[in-house]
Amino acid sequence: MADLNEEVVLKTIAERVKNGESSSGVLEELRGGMEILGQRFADGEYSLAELMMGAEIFRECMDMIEPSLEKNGVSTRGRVVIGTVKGDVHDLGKNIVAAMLRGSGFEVHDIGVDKPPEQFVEKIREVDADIVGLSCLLTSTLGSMRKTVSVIRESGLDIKIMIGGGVFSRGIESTVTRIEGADGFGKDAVEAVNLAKEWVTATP
Ligand code: B12
Repeated sequence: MADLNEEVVLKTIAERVKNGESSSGVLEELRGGMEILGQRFADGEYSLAELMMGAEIFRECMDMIEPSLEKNGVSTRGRVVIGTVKGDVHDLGKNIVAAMLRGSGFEVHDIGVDKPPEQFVEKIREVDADIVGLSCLLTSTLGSMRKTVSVIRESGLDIKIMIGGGVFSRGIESTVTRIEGADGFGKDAVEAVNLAKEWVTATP
């Protein structure tokens, strides 16, 4: 993955999916490859074009993996609104979280990337969501994440706020307590699903 060898990556993933390997295991390995890719970009070894190519390969892999994630669907457990905060266009991680939540029986409304706080609030109201998930990959958009959480809180909605994304997983912002008003943090899609299940079960 990190060497951007598209042909080899796609062939390997296709075989592993065909062999019925665990989707989340394969995804975590791909994510590891993206970490290395990001590091090479940070070190000046890769250009933005190479970063984009990595994202494209990842997306193609997701297209193969997603159908097996969706298989375990049960009846609707709860409604989730998810999106990437204003100023940030990274969406690969958010898409995985959305797919895994869907696969676990949640009704997911993905509002996309670069979304201002007001659009989260609007969608939460429209679909009467139980949970909102905010994704953030850039250190520079952490302020945007904080603002989104505070606008949602100020709107008076009865909603659980889940935050995540590379900016947290990379350890830059390791604890949820630094984002006042958020209810929980998921380091990856599995944690996101566990948190969501916990919250809906706890709802009287
Ligand atoms: C792919 C990529 C891109 C692609 C994004 C394509 C896309 N459609 O998403 C492109 C090329 C567009 C891009 C652009 C940029 N990028 Co970029 N990018 C990456 C890279 C290599 C991988 C990110 C990724 O998709 N990882 C794979 C996914 C699966 O992992 P994930 O996002 O972490 O998601 C998992 C968890 O975090 C969690 N999660 C995610 N969202 C959520 C939400 C909730 C609610 C929960 C609970 C959990 C959760 O679950 C996911 C699954 O396990 C990272 C490197 C890295 N180490 O992260 C850099 C990186 C994030 N980018 C970086 C930078 C600097 C940029 C640019 C500013 C570059 C530029 N000069 O223009 C722009 C910014 C554009 C913008 N305004 O957003 C830096 C950020 C540094 C920093 N400290 O802020 C990084 C770290 C690279 C680096 N080391 O320098 N990028």
